[in-house]
Amino acid sequence: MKIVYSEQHKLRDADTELYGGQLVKPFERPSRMEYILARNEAVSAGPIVEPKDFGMEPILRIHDEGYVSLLQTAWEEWVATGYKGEAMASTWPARRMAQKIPDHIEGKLGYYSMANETALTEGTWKAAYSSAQVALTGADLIKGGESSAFALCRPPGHHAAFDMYGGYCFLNNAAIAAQHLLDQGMNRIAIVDVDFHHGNGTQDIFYTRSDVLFASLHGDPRDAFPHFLGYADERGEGAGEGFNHNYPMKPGTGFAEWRSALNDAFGKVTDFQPDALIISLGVDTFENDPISFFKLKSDDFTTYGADIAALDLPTLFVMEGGYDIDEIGINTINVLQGFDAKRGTS
Ligand code: 5XA
Ligand code: ZN
Repeated sequence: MKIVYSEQHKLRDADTELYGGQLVKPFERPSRMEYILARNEAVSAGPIVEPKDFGMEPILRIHDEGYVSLLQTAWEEWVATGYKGEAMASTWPARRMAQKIPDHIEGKLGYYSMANETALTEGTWKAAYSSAQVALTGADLIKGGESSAFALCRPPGHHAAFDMYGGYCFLNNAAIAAQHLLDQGMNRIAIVDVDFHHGNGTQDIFYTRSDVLFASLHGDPRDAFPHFLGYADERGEGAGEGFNHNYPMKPGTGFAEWRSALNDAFGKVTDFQPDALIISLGVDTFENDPISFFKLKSDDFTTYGADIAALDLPTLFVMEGGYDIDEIGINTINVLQGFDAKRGTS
Protein backbone atom coordinates (compact mmCIF):
# COMPACT_ATOMS: atom_id res chain seq x y z
CA MET A 1 0.00 0.00 0.00
CA LYS A 2 1.10 3.59 -0.54
CA ILE A 3 2.80 5.28 2.40
CA VAL A 4 2.28 9.04 2.67
CA TYR A 5 5.22 10.74 4.35
CA SER A 6 6.75 14.22 4.68
CA GLU A 7 10.14 15.24 6.02
CA GLN A 8 8.41 18.24 7.60
CA HIS A 9 7.81 16.17 10.75
CA LYS A 10 11.44 16.85 11.69
CA LEU A 11 10.42 20.42 12.56
CA ARG A 12 8.84 18.93 15.67
CA ASP A 13 11.95 18.19 17.71
CA ALA A 14 11.36 19.17 21.33
CA ASP A 15 14.17 18.96 23.86
CA THR A 16 11.95 18.40 26.85
CA GLU A 17 9.11 16.23 28.09
CA LEU A 18 7.94 16.26 31.70
CA TYR A 19 8.21 12.59 32.72
CA GLY A 20 8.33 11.26 36.27
CA GLY A 21 9.11 14.69 37.64
CA GLN A 22 12.08 15.17 35.34
CA LEU A 23 12.56 17.01 32.07
CA VAL A 24 13.73 14.30 29.66
CA LYS A 25 14.28 14.04 25.91
CA PRO A 26 10.75 13.28 24.58
CA PHE A 27 9.81 9.68 23.80
CA GLU A 28 7.98 11.07 20.75
CA ARG A 29 11.01 12.07 18.65
CA PRO A 30 11.91 12.37 14.95
CA SER A 31 13.99 9.16 14.87
CA ARG A 32 10.80 7.11 15.28
CA MET A 33 10.06 7.79 11.63
CA GLU A 34 13.56 6.72 10.55
CA TYR A 35 13.00 3.25 12.03
CA ILE A 36 9.70 2.85 10.22
CA LEU A 37 11.15 4.04 6.91
CA ALA A 38 14.20 1.78 7.30
CA ARG A 39 12.03 -1.25 7.93
CA ASN A 40 9.85 -0.36 4.97
CA GLU A 41 12.92 -0.11 2.78
CA ALA A 42 14.18 -3.47 4.04
CA VAL A 43 10.96 -5.34 3.22
CA SER A 44 9.40 -3.06 0.55
CA ALA A 45 5.98 -2.83 2.15
CA GLY A 46 4.95 0.12 0.00
CA PRO A 47 6.05 3.13 -2.08
CA ILE A 48 6.49 6.49 -0.37
CA VAL A 49 4.35 9.35 -1.69
CA GLU A 50 4.51 13.06 -0.83
CA PRO A 51 1.47 14.74 0.74
CA LYS A 52 -0.62 17.31 -1.12
CA ASP A 53 -1.58 20.59 0.58
CA PHE A 54 -5.29 20.83 1.38
CA GLY A 55 -4.91 24.10 3.29
CA MET A 56 -6.51 25.12 6.59
CA GLU A 57 -10.15 24.43 5.79
CA PRO A 58 -10.18 20.69 6.61
CA ILE A 59 -8.34 21.40 9.87
CA LEU A 60 -10.94 23.99 10.88
CA ARG A 61 -13.73 21.48 10.13
CA ILE A 62 -12.49 19.63 13.24
CA HIS A 63 -10.72 22.12 15.50
CA ASP A 64 -11.72 25.36 17.22
CA GLU A 65 -10.41 28.49 15.47
CA GLY A 66 -9.02 30.04 18.67
CA TYR A 67 -7.22 26.80 19.47
CA VAL A 68 -5.64 26.57 16.02
CA SER A 69 -4.59 30.19 16.24
CA LEU A 70 -2.94 29.49 19.63
CA LEU A 71 -0.96 26.63 18.09
CA GLN A 72 0.20 28.96 15.33
CA THR A 73 1.40 31.76 17.62
CA ALA A 74 2.21 30.13 20.98
CA TRP A 75 5.95 29.83 20.44
CA GLU A 76 6.39 33.50 19.47
CA GLU A 77 4.22 34.61 22.39
CA TRP A 78 6.18 32.43 24.78
CA VAL A 79 9.55 33.73 23.60
CA ALA A 80 8.24 37.30 23.76
CA THR A 81 7.64 36.94 27.51
CA GLY A 82 11.34 36.22 27.97
CA TYR A 83 10.84 32.61 29.08
CA LYS A 84 13.95 30.55 28.37
CA GLY A 85 12.64 26.98 28.21
CA GLU A 86 10.14 25.28 25.90
CA ALA A 87 6.50 26.34 26.19
CA MET A 88 4.65 24.27 28.79
CA ALA A 89 1.38 24.81 30.59
CA SER A 90 1.54 25.11 34.35
CA THR A 91 -2.02 25.96 35.39
CA TRP A 92 -5.44 24.74 34.18
CA PRO A 93 -9.11 25.71 34.48
CA ALA A 94 -9.79 22.89 36.96
CA ARG A 95 -13.05 22.20 38.83
CA ARG A 96 -14.94 25.32 40.00
CA MET A 97 -12.56 27.69 38.19
CA ALA A 98 -13.42 30.19 35.43
CA GLN A 99 -13.54 28.75 31.90
CA LYS A 100 -12.34 32.01 30.36
CA ILE A 101 -9.48 32.42 27.93
CA PRO A 102 -6.69 34.46 29.54
CA ASP A 103 -4.53 36.95 27.64
CA HIS A 104 -1.18 35.76 28.98
CA ILE A 105 0.43 32.86 27.12
CA GLU A 106 0.86 30.86 30.34
CA GLY A 107 -2.89 30.96 30.88
CA LYS A 108 -3.68 30.28 27.24
CA LEU A 109 -1.53 27.14 27.25
CA GLY A 110 -3.41 25.90 30.31
CA TYR A 111 -6.78 26.68 28.75
CA TYR A 112 -5.97 24.87 25.50
CA SER A 113 -4.19 21.78 26.87
CA MET A 114 -5.15 18.54 28.59
CA ALA A 115 -1.66 17.44 29.70
CA ASN A 116 1.65 19.19 30.22
CA GLU A 117 4.27 16.64 29.27
CA THR A 118 4.02 18.10 25.76
CA ALA A 119 6.11 21.22 25.15
CA LEU A 120 5.29 23.59 22.31
CA THR A 121 8.42 24.47 20.34
CA GLU A 122 9.49 26.54 17.39
CA GLY A 123 8.62 24.14 14.55
CA THR A 124 5.65 22.45 16.20
CA TRP A 125 2.88 24.16 14.26
CA LYS A 126 4.49 23.55 10.87
CA ALA A 127 5.06 19.88 11.68
CA ALA A 128 1.50 19.44 13.01
CA TYR A 129 0.07 21.14 9.90
CA SER A 130 2.11 18.86 7.67
CA SER A 131 1.05 15.78 9.66
CA ALA A 132 -2.60 16.69 9.05
CA GLN A 133 -1.87 17.07 5.32
CA VAL A 134 -0.31 13.59 5.33
CA ALA A 135 -3.55 12.20 6.79
CA LEU A 136 -5.67 14.17 4.30
CA THR A 137 -3.59 12.85 1.41
CA GLY A 138 -4.11 9.30 2.69
CA ALA A 139 -7.86 9.96 2.87
CA ASP A 140 -7.77 11.31 -0.67
CA LEU A 141 -6.11 8.13 -1.89
CA ILE A 142 -8.89 6.08 -0.32
CA LYS A 143 -11.54 8.35 -1.82
CA GLY A 144 -9.78 7.99 -5.16
CA GLY A 145 -10.24 4.22 -5.09
CA GLU A 146 -7.14 2.83 -3.34
CA SER A 147 -8.23 -0.01 -1.08
CA SER A 148 -5.73 1.01 1.60
CA ALA A 149 -3.12 3.64 2.46
CA PHE A 150 -0.79 4.41 5.34
CA ALA A 151 -0.53 8.02 6.54
CA LEU A 152 2.81 8.09 8.33
CA CYS A 153 1.83 11.04 10.50
CA ARG A 154 4.11 12.72 13.00
CA PRO A 155 3.33 14.36 15.38
CA PRO A 156 0.51 11.96 16.26
CA GLY A 157 -3.04 13.15 16.76
CA HIS A 158 -5.48 11.03 18.73
CA HIS A 159 -5.23 12.94 22.05
CA ALA A 160 -5.91 16.29 20.33
CA ALA A 161 -9.52 17.26 21.06
CA PHE A 162 -11.68 20.01 19.55
CA ASP A 163 -9.72 22.64 21.47
CA MET A 164 -6.99 20.87 23.47
CA TYR A 165 -3.50 19.50 22.84
CA GLY A 166 -1.45 17.08 24.94
CA GLY A 167 -0.10 13.55 24.90
CA TYR A 168 2.30 14.60 22.09
CA CYS A 169 -0.70 15.53 19.87
CA PHE A 170 -1.76 18.90 18.40
CA LEU A 171 -4.09 18.25 15.46
CA ASN A 172 -6.25 15.15 15.33
CA ASN A 173 -5.07 13.62 12.05
CA ALA A 174 -7.50 10.67 12.07
CA ALA A 175 -10.48 12.93 12.80
CA ILE A 176 -9.45 15.41 10.08
CA ALA A 177 -9.15 12.52 7.61
CA ALA A 178 -12.56 11.12 8.64
CA GLN A 179 -14.28 14.49 8.22
CA HIS A 180 -12.60 14.95 4.84
CA LEU A 181 -13.97 11.61 3.64
CA LEU A 182 -17.46 12.65 4.80
CA ASP A 183 -17.11 16.03 3.12
CA GLN A 184 -16.11 14.26 -0.10
CA GLY A 185 -19.39 12.36 -0.12
CA MET A 186 -19.00 9.36 2.15
CA ASN A 187 -21.80 8.82 4.68
CA ARG A 188 -20.32 6.80 7.52
CA ILE A 189 -16.74 6.35 8.74
CA ALA A 190 -15.51 3.97 11.45
CA ILE A 191 -12.38 4.80 13.43
CA VAL A 192 -10.76 2.00 15.42
CA ASP A 193 -7.96 3.16 17.70
CA VAL A 194 -5.47 0.38 18.49
CA ASP A 195 -2.87 2.62 20.15
CA PHE A 196 -2.13 1.67 23.76
CA HIS A 197 -3.60 4.97 24.98
CA HIS A 198 -7.25 5.95 24.82
CA GLY A 199 -8.03 8.23 21.88
CA ASN A 200 -9.66 10.86 24.06
CA GLY A 201 -9.40 13.53 21.38
CA THR A 202 -11.14 11.47 18.72
CA GLN A 203 -13.84 10.47 21.19
CA ASP A 204 -14.34 14.12 22.17
CA ILE A 205 -14.68 15.27 18.57
CA PHE A 206 -17.28 12.70 17.50
CA TYR A 207 -19.04 11.99 20.81
CA THR A 208 -22.39 13.44 19.81
CA ARG A 209 -22.36 12.25 16.20
CA SER A 210 -23.77 9.18 14.52
CA ASP A 211 -21.86 9.44 11.23
CA VAL A 212 -18.55 8.44 12.82
CA LEU A 213 -18.31 5.31 14.93
CA PHE A 214 -15.35 5.35 17.31
CA ALA A 215 -13.89 2.30 19.09
CA SER A 216 -10.74 2.40 21.22
CA LEU A 217 -8.72 -0.42 22.80
CA HIS A 218 -6.45 0.91 25.52
CA GLY A 219 -4.88 0.77 28.95
CA ASP A 220 -7.54 1.24 31.63
CA PRO A 221 -7.65 4.97 32.49
CA ARG A 222 -7.45 4.02 36.17
CA ASP A 223 -3.90 2.92 35.41
CA ALA A 224 -2.92 4.71 32.20
CA PHE A 225 -2.75 8.10 30.49
CA PRO A 226 -4.95 10.03 29.73
CA HIS A 227 -6.59 8.91 33.03
CA PHE A 228 -9.69 11.08 32.67
CA LEU A 229 -11.45 9.51 29.69
CA GLY A 230 -11.70 6.04 28.19
CA TYR A 231 -14.07 4.23 30.54
CA ALA A 232 -16.33 1.52 29.15
CA ASP A 233 -19.49 3.40 30.10
CA GLU A 234 -18.69 6.30 27.74
CA ARG A 235 -21.00 5.30 24.89
CA GLY A 236 -21.74 8.59 23.14
CA GLU A 237 -24.37 11.24 23.77
CA GLY A 238 -27.48 12.50 22.00
CA ALA A 239 -27.35 11.46 18.35
CA GLY A 240 -23.99 9.84 19.15
CA GLU A 241 -25.41 7.47 21.77
CA GLY A 242 -24.22 3.95 20.97
CA PHE A 243 -21.54 5.08 18.49
CA ASN A 244 -18.63 5.19 20.98
CA HIS A 245 -17.07 1.99 22.29
CA ASN A 246 -14.24 1.81 24.79
CA TYR A 247 -12.28 -1.32 25.69
CA PRO A 248 -10.11 -0.47 28.72
CA MET A 249 -7.74 -3.29 29.68
CA LYS A 250 -5.52 -3.98 32.67
CA PRO A 251 -1.72 -3.99 33.04
CA GLY A 252 -0.20 -7.16 31.57
CA THR A 253 -2.94 -7.70 28.97
CA GLY A 254 -1.69 -10.12 26.30
CA PHE A 255 -2.66 -10.66 22.68
CA ALA A 256 -5.47 -13.21 23.22
CA GLU A 257 -7.52 -10.83 25.39
CA TRP A 258 -6.62 -7.80 23.29
CA ARG A 259 -7.59 -9.58 20.06
CA SER A 260 -10.92 -10.63 21.49
CA ALA A 261 -11.64 -6.95 22.29
CA LEU A 262 -10.58 -6.09 18.73
CA ASN A 263 -13.00 -8.64 17.33
CA ASP A 264 -15.80 -7.24 19.48
CA ALA A 265 -15.01 -3.75 18.13
CA PHE A 266 -15.00 -5.15 14.60
CA GLY A 267 -18.49 -6.54 15.21
CA LYS A 268 -19.67 -2.97 15.92
CA VAL A 269 -17.86 -1.76 12.80
CA THR A 270 -19.54 -4.39 10.63
CA ASP A 271 -22.99 -3.55 12.02
CA PHE A 272 -22.32 0.14 11.31
CA GLN A 273 -21.65 -0.56 7.60
CA PRO A 274 -19.13 2.26 7.10
CA ASP A 275 -17.90 3.48 3.74
CA ALA A 276 -14.34 3.43 5.04
CA LEU A 277 -12.31 2.40 8.08
CA ILE A 278 -9.60 4.49 9.72
CA ILE A 279 -7.16 2.72 12.03
CA SER A 280 -5.43 4.95 14.55
CA LEU A 281 -2.29 2.86 14.52
CA GLY A 282 -0.15 3.05 17.64
CA VAL A 283 2.31 0.24 18.25
CA ASP A 284 2.91 1.10 21.91
CA THR A 285 0.93 -2.05 22.76
CA PHE A 286 4.28 -3.84 22.24
CA GLU A 287 5.59 -5.80 25.25
CA ASN A 288 8.76 -3.69 25.54
CA ASP A 289 7.26 -0.29 24.97
CA PRO A 290 8.81 2.04 27.56
CA ILE A 291 5.64 3.93 28.57
CA SER A 292 2.91 1.28 28.22
CA PHE A 293 1.87 -2.03 29.79
CA PHE A 294 0.36 -4.42 27.26
CA LYS A 295 2.25 -7.52 26.14
CA LEU A 296 1.86 -7.84 22.38
CA LYS A 297 4.73 -9.50 20.51
CA SER A 298 6.00 -8.54 17.07
CA ASP A 299 4.16 -11.41 15.30
CA ASP A 300 0.88 -10.31 16.88
CA PHE A 301 1.03 -7.11 14.83
CA THR A 302 1.08 -9.19 11.63
CA THR A 303 -1.86 -11.24 12.88
CA TYR A 304 -4.06 -8.28 13.66
CA GLY A 305 -3.09 -6.58 10.39
CA ALA A 306 -4.72 -9.58 8.69
CA ASP A 307 -7.75 -9.29 11.01
CA ILE A 308 -8.21 -5.69 9.85
CA ALA A 309 -7.97 -6.74 6.20
CA ALA A 310 -10.66 -9.37 6.73
CA LEU A 311 -13.20 -6.58 7.32
CA ASP A 312 -12.90 -5.89 3.61
CA LEU A 313 -13.27 -2.11 3.90
CA PRO A 314 -11.30 0.71 2.29
CA THR A 315 -8.77 1.26 5.07
CA LEU A 316 -6.63 4.23 6.01
CA PHE A 317 -3.93 3.62 8.64
CA VAL A 318 -2.94 6.77 10.53
CA MET A 319 0.22 6.63 12.65
CA GLU A 320 -0.13 7.41 16.35
CA GLY A 321 2.27 6.26 19.14
CA GLY A 322 4.91 3.60 19.71
CA TYR A 323 8.20 4.28 21.46
CA ASP A 324 10.34 1.18 21.69
CA ILE A 325 12.71 2.59 19.13
CA ASP A 326 14.31 -0.72 18.11
CA GLU A 327 11.00 -2.40 17.33
CA ILE A 328 8.72 0.39 16.18
CA GLY A 329 9.68 -0.17 12.54
CA ILE A 330 9.13 -3.92 12.62
CA ASN A 331 5.84 -3.72 14.48
CA THR A 332 4.37 -0.96 12.33
CA ILE A 333 5.35 -2.57 9.05
CA ASN A 334 4.17 -5.97 10.34
CA VAL A 335 0.63 -4.57 10.56
CA LEU A 336 0.79 -3.37 6.95
CA GLN A 337 2.30 -6.65 5.75
CA GLY A 338 -0.28 -8.74 7.61
CA PHE A 339 -2.99 -6.61 6.04
CA ASP A 340 -1.55 -6.83 2.53
CA ALA A 341 -0.90 -10.57 2.74
CA LYS A 342 -4.53 -11.21 3.70
CA ARG A 343 -5.87 -8.88 0.99
CA GLY A 344 -3.47 -10.26 -1.60
CA THR A 345 -2.21 -6.73 -2.30
CA SER A 346 1.05 -4.87 -1.71
O1 5XA B 1 -0.91 7.51 22.26
N1 5XA B 1 -0.41 8.40 23.10
C1 5XA B 1 0.82 8.37 23.53
O2 5XA B 1 1.52 7.45 23.19
C2 5XA B 1 1.28 9.49 24.40
C3 5XA B 1 1.18 9.24 25.84
C4 5XA B 1 1.69 10.40 26.65
C5 5XA B 1 1.89 10.02 28.07
N2 5XA B 1 2.39 11.08 28.85
ZN1 ZN C 1 -0.02 5.82 22.75
